[in-house]
Amino acid sequence: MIDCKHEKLKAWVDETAKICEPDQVYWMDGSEEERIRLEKRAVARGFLIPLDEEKYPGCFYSRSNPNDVARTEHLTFICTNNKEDAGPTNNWMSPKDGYAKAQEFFHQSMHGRTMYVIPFSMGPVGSPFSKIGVEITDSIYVALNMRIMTRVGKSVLEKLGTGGEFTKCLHSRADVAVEHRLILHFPEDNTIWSVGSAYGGNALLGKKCLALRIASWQARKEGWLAEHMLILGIEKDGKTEYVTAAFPSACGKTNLAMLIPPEGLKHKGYKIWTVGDDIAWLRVGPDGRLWACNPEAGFFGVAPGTNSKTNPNAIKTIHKNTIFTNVLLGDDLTVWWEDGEGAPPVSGTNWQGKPWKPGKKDENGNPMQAAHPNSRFTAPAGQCPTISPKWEDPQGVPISAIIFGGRRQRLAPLVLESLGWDHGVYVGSTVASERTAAAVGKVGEVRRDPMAMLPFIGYNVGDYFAHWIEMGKAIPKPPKIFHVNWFRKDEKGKFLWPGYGDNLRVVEWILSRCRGEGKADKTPIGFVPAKDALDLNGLNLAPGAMEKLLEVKTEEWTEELEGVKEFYAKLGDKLPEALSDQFKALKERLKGKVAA
Ligand code: O2Y
Ligand code: MN
Repeated sequence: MIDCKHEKLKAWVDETAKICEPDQVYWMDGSEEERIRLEKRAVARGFLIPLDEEKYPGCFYSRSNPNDVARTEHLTFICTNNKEDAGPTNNWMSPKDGYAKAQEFFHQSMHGRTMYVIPFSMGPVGSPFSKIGVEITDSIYVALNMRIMTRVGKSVLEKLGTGGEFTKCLHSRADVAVEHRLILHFPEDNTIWSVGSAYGGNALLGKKCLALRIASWQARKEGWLAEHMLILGIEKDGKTEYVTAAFPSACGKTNLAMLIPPEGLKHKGYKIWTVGDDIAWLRVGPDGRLWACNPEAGFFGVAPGTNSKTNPNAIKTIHKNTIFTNVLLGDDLTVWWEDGEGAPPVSGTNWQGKPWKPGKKDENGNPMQAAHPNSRFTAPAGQCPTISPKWEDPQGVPISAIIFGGRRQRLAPLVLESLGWDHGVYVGSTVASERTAAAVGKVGEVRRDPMAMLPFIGYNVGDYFAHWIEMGKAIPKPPKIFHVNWFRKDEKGKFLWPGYGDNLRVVEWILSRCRGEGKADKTPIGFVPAKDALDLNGLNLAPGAMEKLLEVKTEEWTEELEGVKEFYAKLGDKLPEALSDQFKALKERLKGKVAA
């Protein structure tokens, strides 16, 4: 039995038990013995299915309710006393209404269930970057996933001591009905309430809810940044440089974080190190540089499309101790997904629990999906073959470049270097991308996704931009800011850039620019690589492809300004002057009135 000496925490647990009325309350200690016990219980109750022990040691299969397969942004709210503090990009509810509405759904929601109390740390326990949360949940699936994605148990409670600060994270799957689903953030109370979903970002409250929405609010108050960014180390000649990169959900962050150098660059002896694949917390270090830490301890990666061509390191990471959710379960107790590894099993059960065979059609005559497009693997980060020796360094890693990116078929060049911090913030604030399957909504639709944080900024987007501008003043040696687009297509709709490992060619140029090397041409929108500045050794691009990839079309960018204007107009007087100045300056440069 775990001993909690934190009276406020104990009182909150008691109070919650009175509302949810579980059969029993269990405090997680984080031990190995506990993991085995909980896995057995989850299997006995039908929440997990053990996979073939030889092929997938320590791995389990899980299926969520078919109505509960992605984050539900329309049911996600920021609950602040003042509506303006949530801003125009968030759904808002008053804290009073939020608590009252959700309390109805939490009432008696844990009858017949165990209430798990999970003390967890985002970031290595005791690091100056780290924050502590306690998640209360009635989902054993959530409890087991939290053990992989965060550091849980006794050591966290010890760190919390008798009166330490923590985020109160209350979760119940309740009846997993969309009508009873709410994901509520109360940043003024350091509290999250999530009910009616048991999937991913809606339910693993350390991830998007704490490490981005609540943390971004805290970061603004405390002078740091909580961002939707991977962290990557690039080692050459014994020296490692680090970059962070922000892309909208399911745009290949995990692939970039685990990149393998392409054949043509092998002779340069690069080693790539994965520090994080989704979230970065950034603080100014004693040396005046920006330092980053990955607050998570695992990967919750998209399965479809992951194979040993696209991401061999992910495939090696997930061969043991991994939970697979909403993929295909083979009758031979293996897992498979579209664009996955090797041949599919001869027969199995798909993500909806329906019998599946290769080539099987659904009721409309379309190929029956094996895995849901947003199906996931949850795997310990430490299992990644490229995991950085510094990934748990309490001081984090120093950042040379911040890279923003979006999925755009046209407009944005392969890579662009901003003209300075404020222009970089402008570039980040205007990121737009075609929507993917990671959230409910129309796939393919272009939406603005500032800093790839649109669904995750826990406060007013205008204040968030202002905070970025202020951070630029607070970092004596700021990283350079870039924008990349791996997804540009030709007139026939074919991708112009191969992506994956070849993205190192772009990162190589970015790092050379950070060192004051690397040749570039100045355009109205920023610097692009000079002809021949990217190392294309061993890459057979179609003739003219590189020119198309780097082309900056003034008319298209002028048209883009209209979209930016419309988006900025939503911010009203919260739009920082520095950004409206950047907008005006870009407009003038595009007119050719000032020298690019
Ligand atoms: O809740 C989900 O569907 C997963 S969302 C997710 C998971 C891992 C990393 N990023 C994301 C995201 O939506 O950005
Ligand atoms: Mn993400």
